Amino acid sequence: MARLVIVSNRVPAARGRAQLAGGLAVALKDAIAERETLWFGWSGREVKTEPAEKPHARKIGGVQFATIDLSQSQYSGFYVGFCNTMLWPLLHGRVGQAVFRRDERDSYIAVNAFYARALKTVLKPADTVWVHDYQLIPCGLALRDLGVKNRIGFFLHIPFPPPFLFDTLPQGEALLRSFAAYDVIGLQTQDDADHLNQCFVRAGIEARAEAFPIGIDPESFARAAAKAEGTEDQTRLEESLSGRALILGVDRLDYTKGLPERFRGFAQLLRRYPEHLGQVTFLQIAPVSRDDVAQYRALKRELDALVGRINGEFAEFDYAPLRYLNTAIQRETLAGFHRRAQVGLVTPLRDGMNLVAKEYVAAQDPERPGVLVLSRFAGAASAMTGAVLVNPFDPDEIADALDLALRMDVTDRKARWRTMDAAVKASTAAIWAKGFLERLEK
Ligand code: ADQ
Repeated sequence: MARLVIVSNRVPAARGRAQLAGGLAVALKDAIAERETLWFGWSGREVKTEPAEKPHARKIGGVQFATIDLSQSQYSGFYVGFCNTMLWPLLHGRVGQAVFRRDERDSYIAVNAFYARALKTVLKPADTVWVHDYQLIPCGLALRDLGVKNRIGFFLHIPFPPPFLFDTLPQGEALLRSFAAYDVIGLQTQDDADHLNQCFVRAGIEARAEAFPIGIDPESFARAAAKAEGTEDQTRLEESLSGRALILGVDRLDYTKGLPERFRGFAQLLRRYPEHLGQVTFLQIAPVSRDDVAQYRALKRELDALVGRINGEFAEFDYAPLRYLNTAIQRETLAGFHRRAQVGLVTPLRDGMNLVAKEYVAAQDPERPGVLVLSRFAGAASAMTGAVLVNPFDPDEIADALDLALRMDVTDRKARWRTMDAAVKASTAAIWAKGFLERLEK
């Protein structure tokens, strides 16, 4: 079997971590276990001088890593700038939040060419190369320009917008053309693939995107959730709830996740259905991400104020309806929290897939499962027919869905959960990776 070369901006071995952690590492676990793997990407370090083109090598858990540093100006132009202030909002359809700067676009192209040159120094002719996500769209073309003939695949983890929104990207056609360097182009959903294909057709580009929906490892998440019962954290949570129902939200602090709308939706529940007042607690776990981007700092300020207003309006001296944390929580603990929650509240304004929705389903107790309230704009929504689907832009619709979920009887909950559990098990991370690689190596 050919060696697998994974290329992603963040690598799980960055910044001296000794273990394979991070979403992509979990998703690629099986693929990595069964073949020789080299993982290439950014070291997580910013350096003051021009970074070296020769990658740092290290081996962790059977995987060979090759990482390169970025200069401070590359980091701010490429990563903070074009990736996270232009492409991230644009591809999520949030054109109003996107800021285009030509120098940052040029930095994006230049850094991708730099990645390609550094990667080429460690690449062997028979390697299968799999490039990940929006930071690295032009990397394949940059490799081809250096004469690389290997099989190269690309997977976009985030959505792709319809042509009329993509068109707002200045000189966007050049970015579209760079997709054509890949042998396989994967997107999360058929809608996303259709959007990109429409862009290809209009520009006369011969390339074809296909859907490869990503998933989780449901068995291991379910095991972690069951094992959490009786642990100290789980007991502390249980005692603090004093028998109240729990609504749980788990997201990176990101404006695509619909957090202000979700908080307003919860407030509307308490306002319009006062019978839930004092009977329900909403726990939102939202670790800060990308706080070097202005829009993310503004979102944090907005949420800080909103949480204060909602608790100020509805709290009693012995009860705060909304608990809000900016820290990351261990996967095992999180699994247990999901299992305890009567409602999993997942309301992104737009999301490639959304793995939290799948994790909530996997964590449930089959005998008394909770209800998933899910945005119709998450990639996960198309397969989750058992969820209560909402338009996340409408706090009243969220409130109605929460009321429905909190009142739902166990027969109904079981029936809905079974269809979702089957969907999560039918589309796992392992199936995703295998399907993509088989297609790429065919
Ligand atoms: P994300 O935008 O990060 O991923 P998501 O798919 O929900 O969103 O994955 C987040 C992961 O981080 C989950 O495994 C979750 O458990 C974990 N996580 C989130 N908050 C956490 C917390 N407070 N503590 C600990 N862990 C936490 C991007 C795209 C998605 C796409 C994935 C995978 O934006 O649309 O589904 O990649 O392709």
